[in-house]
Amino acid sequence: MIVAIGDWPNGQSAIYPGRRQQCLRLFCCPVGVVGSRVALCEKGVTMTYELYYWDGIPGRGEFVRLALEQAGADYVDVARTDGGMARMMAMMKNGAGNFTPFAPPFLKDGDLVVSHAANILLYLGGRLGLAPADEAGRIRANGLQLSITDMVAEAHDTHHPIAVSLYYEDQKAEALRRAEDFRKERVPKFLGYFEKQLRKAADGQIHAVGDAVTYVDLSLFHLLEGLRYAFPNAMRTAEPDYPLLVVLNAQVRELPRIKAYLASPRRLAFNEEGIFRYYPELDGD
Ligand SMILES: N[C@@H](CCC(=O)N[C@@H](CS)C(=O)NCC(=O)O)C(=O)O
Repeated sequence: MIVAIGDWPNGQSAIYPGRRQQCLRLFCCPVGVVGSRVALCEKGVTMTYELYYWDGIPGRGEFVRLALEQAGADYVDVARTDGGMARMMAMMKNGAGNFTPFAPPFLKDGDLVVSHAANILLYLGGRLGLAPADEAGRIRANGLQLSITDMVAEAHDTHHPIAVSLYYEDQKAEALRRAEDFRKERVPKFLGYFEKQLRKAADGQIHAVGDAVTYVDLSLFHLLEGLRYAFPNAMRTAEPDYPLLVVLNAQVRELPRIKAYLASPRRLAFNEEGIFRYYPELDGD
């Protein structure tokens, strides 16, 4: 049997606390292994993932960060390092190898640059043990992540309904209308959809896909956190309709690595520069 790293059963992720351990596990593995990652591992070399995302906000980078943190992966948050912002801008301007990302977040893994949060998670999911082992499960996970992407974009558009290039204050009247529709129509539609996807697995835990923690669970955690920050009143009223999402959120918060991450300086607080912004007037009565 030939198994690529990405094909490791999701349930084994607990024994992959980081990439070095992942390599060791592969050395011990009795089956053959293919893939460029393995070539690196066989040479005893480990690569550090480079995450590129704006400093100062959790933003869309947070969906990727949570996966890297939960896996205990070696990664560097490049824009938060000395000179990192300039490196990120240069990659968007001049390209990175044979690919130029349009916008952050993007991930560099060796020579490969992967852009878009959902695409990065699709790439990382199997490698980090945070996606189902089977293709059908992975495609379902990606579909859910793309719906999360859609909802995130709509949450952003509540404060920027007309133009990204304009200040919030310049589009406040439209923002009030957009936010009201978001709270009343879109939140129930999206969250109702996600609620229906959740199941109690054999381990007694709630999961979006399969029977173990995936990047979708982590992203749903962050989505709810963001909505709670931006729309505290509306979410207080809405949350009883989504009991499984609420339980999943609490479950993810208690995962030992996520718990440690949330308490660390690596975790950035929500603020009014990001996607999820708290403007009391957009939160309704
Ligand atoms: N579809 C992309 C969206 C990326 C995106 O919009 N990034 C924002 C920051 S969160 C950005 O810098 N956009 C620059 C622009 O749109 O000009 C994803 O989900 O990652």
